[in-house]
Amino acid sequence: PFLCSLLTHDTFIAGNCWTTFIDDTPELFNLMNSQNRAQKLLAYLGDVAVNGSSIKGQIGEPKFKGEIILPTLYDAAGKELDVSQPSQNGFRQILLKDGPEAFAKAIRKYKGTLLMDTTWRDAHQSLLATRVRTTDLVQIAKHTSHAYANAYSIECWGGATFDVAMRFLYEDPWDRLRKLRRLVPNVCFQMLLRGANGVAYSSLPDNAIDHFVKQAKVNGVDIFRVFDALNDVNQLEVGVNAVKKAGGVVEATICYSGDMLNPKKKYNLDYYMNLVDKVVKMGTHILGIKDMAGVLRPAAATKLIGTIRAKYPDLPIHVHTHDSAGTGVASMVACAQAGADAVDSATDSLSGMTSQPSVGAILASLQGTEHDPGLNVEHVRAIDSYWAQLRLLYSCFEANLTGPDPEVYVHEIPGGQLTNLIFQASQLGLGQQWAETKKAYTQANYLLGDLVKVTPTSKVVGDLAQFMVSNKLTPEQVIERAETLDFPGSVLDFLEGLMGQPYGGFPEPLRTRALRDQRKPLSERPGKSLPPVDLTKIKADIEAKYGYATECDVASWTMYPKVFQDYKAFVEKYGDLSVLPTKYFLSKPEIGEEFHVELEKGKTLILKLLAVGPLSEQTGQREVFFEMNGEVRQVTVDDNL
Ligand code: 3PY
Ligand code: ZN
Repeated sequence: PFLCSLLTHDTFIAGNCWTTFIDDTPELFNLMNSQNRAQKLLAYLGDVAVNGSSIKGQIGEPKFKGEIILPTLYDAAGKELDVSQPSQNGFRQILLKDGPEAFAKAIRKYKGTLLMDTTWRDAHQSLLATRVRTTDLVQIAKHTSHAYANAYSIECWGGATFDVAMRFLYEDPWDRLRKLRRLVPNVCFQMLLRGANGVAYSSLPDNAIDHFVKQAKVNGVDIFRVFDALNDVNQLEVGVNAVKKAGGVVEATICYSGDMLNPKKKYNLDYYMNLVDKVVKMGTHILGIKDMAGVLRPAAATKLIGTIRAKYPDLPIHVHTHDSAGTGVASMVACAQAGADAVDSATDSLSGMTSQPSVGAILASLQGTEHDPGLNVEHVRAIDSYWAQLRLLYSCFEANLTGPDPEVYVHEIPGGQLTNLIFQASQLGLGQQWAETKKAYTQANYLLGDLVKVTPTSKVVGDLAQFMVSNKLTPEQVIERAETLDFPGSVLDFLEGLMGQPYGGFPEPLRTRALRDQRKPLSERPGKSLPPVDLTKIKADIEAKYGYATECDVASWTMYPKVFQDYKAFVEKYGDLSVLPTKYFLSKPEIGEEFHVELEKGKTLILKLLAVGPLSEQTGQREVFFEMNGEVRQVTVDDNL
């Protein structure tokens, strides 16, 4: 059946490139081992039945394990909308027909302020430890293509989703992108690219970034929000050039930090306008403003966006924020009124606090005004009824946030990191610990020279803060004892210059003392001295190890060699679990409960857990019994409890 499906497949007949074909149609290759896959799936289910889920970061069981109800959308006449096929209308049609410049012009010309929906990337990255799985995005994808047809874009890829997919969800991030792309042909897909760091935590050779971005474009990303965590334009340019070469929409982005209306702070309006000038010169289709901590208050937003708009009347502006202090809606409304073309929001059930402001609240604020985003409010609400259920399904990854944190104006911790740090402190059960961490974060930031803080520099500041708390160090002691302290690796990487050059220079004498004679400080961007990655060799290595290698595999290996190999080892043991409904990925079924897993089109397994056998004293194992398509199957599982 494998050869038969292969030989009759359109792409194969059309004689398209073999590697792209493998990347695009991995399901055909799955046919090779569907028996094997079923057995591996049982091994995973058996393990969960005996030992519980081992997904990192999971605390307890999902709060909601019922059937997930998909929404119904209605047209203006009250007739049920056919969502069996995705919508074909949207700004992506302009992009596909006339290219990035025409797309940017259409965005600028649009009368209202458009929305980017962040639910599929930043919202769950910020609230649920990036744990939302492909299957749950796929279920709602066609509905979303209708409800968000008039959106600027859907952010669905990049940032932390890339490594978390492999590291903790045992999924291939490329597979996610391709699946979603097929289901949403009309709305632009957007990814977050960390400039010369790609989707990693420090700089890679330039050719690795070029290669990665090319695969991202080919597999479905349209718009690339490219930023550099230090606003180092030389680092930013690496990402921007990669997107240009790949033919994507460039959204070169400047990161907003501090408070530009406070004359005592480092980053003022001149600083930002100077950066905007450089980004415009570099050549960008859209200008991104990234307020990763949610510290761009409404008055500053009005001033910043208003000044850019006045100087560059034709430049489309897209603003990103987090709602950490609770001012996100007010700030995005201020941006719309000051001339932004697009702003970010998340579905209501995954919005607020460290996530993006609520789409419902922004629509309520702008609907009927000249800045109306042009989305159907009922449809947007219907989509949210799905996410309300999903939030409870993923409740075991909640960070237990209790409310907005207006102290963000002091510590300036980015949304995603804030959730992580609160969670870590709450795990230790120490309210005091959290207060100390926030204080140390502020101190660490100033020790490092008051940085623009976002991945990866936010991790540098966070690591130094935790180091100070656990070693009970004051800022003065850090400087005095820098020659003997065993600093976290990220701090040394930053001080060496592996993340680029900070505005205002590196902190001295801390830098020289901390690097000692062991690391040579860089004064230029790392990519200038890093030798290119040997992509041909990586491909050959992957082929030798796993039998075949796609360009996407090469890109995954290049970004995260160890994570990729661990992921492959997991799949070798348990198969591709992305098809398993989340409820059974995270927790065991009830005895006798019937459930279905569609391994691939036309191949559905009907499963039941029948019994978990007694513990064998000799082997430390248990037999687990399932019914699979009417037959009893048995797996032997190590009992680790
Ligand atoms: C990331 O780099 O993952 C971010 O979300 C930064 O805001
Ligand atoms: Zn963000």
